[in-house]
Amino acid sequence: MSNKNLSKDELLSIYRSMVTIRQFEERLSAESKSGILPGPVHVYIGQEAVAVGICAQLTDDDWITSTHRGHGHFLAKGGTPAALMKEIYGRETGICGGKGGSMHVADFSRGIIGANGIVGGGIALATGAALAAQLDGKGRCAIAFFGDGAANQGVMCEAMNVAALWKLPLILVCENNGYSEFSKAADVTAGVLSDRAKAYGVPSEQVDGNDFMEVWRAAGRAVARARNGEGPTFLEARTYRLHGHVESEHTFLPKAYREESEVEAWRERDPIKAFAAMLSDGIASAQELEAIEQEIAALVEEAAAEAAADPWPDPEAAFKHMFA
Ligand SMILES: Cc1ncc(C[n+]2csc(CCOP(=O)(O)OP(=O)(O)O)c2C)c(N)n1
Ligand SMILES: [Mg+2]
Repeated sequence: MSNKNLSKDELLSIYRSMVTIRQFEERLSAESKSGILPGPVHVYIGQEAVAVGICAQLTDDDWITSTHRGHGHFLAKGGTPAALMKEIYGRETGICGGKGGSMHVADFSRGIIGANGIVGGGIALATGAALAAQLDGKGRCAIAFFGDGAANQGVMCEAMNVAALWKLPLILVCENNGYSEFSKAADVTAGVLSDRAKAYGVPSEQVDGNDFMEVWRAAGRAVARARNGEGPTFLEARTYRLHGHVESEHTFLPKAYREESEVEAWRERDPIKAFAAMLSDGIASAQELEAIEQEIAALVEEAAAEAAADPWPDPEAAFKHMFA
């Protein structure tokens, strides 16, 4: 990795962002497994360089949509850990009043127009946002984060077709982590995902999703194209989820669906460790990195303590926001 074009402050802020996602989700994982946190929790651990690499090229005016594995996207786009933690705990003080939960977080003030429990659902929403961006002419762009499994939904083809035809400022970020729930991509996905864009004349790139700099540079090219009115881009980020599909899977799966040696090999390629190694090569001291980790640990602790103490929503709130 080379760090050309980013200042030390920017690089440390990127480190802070990736470490925030990691520590936040390690906390969630522990609370989910201990039964404190009800409901399914899908963590993003291992994929942090994708969300942070893309969002580091965006502003609050750009829009993102995300997935059931969406905490990383929310935090990378500037959503606050406390607002997210409270939402996942289902509290009234959560960013969506406790009614969205882990899979349906949104923060319109930061262009986070929604995570989505419907696999592929965010692709259509981002395409609509890209059309809105084109119509208001302010140079905004819209990003759809989705998985390799979602790439097999028909909506991806519909989105690429219309985005290519109308030159929409849309960036399709496919996070290919090799699995769709418990199915290997090799068993359910034909061909090379980034090649599918060629059929629509949409420029595409395959990047190492565990290499922040590589993702960041490709995102820079895609965002420039979108802002210049040159239309959509498809980015396939090759990555891996180090945890299971869902934190509770050990309670219902009869047997393992992936080799421990495979997980271990990817753990060696941990995107945060790789980024820290780059920083340690003459940019930041071990003490500086450790100070950031401690600062984040305190932030996560505070968010969790506040979330646990905050009130549940009033039952009447269930009937609010039903109609516009
Ligand atoms: C339309 C739809 N079909 C099926 C599901 C069940 N489901 C939830 S996550 C998932 C796998 C998604 O895989 P991928 O898109 O690769 O995302 P990843 O979990 O790997 O991040 C499936 C099939 C769903 N939520 N929505
Ligand atoms: Mg996947």
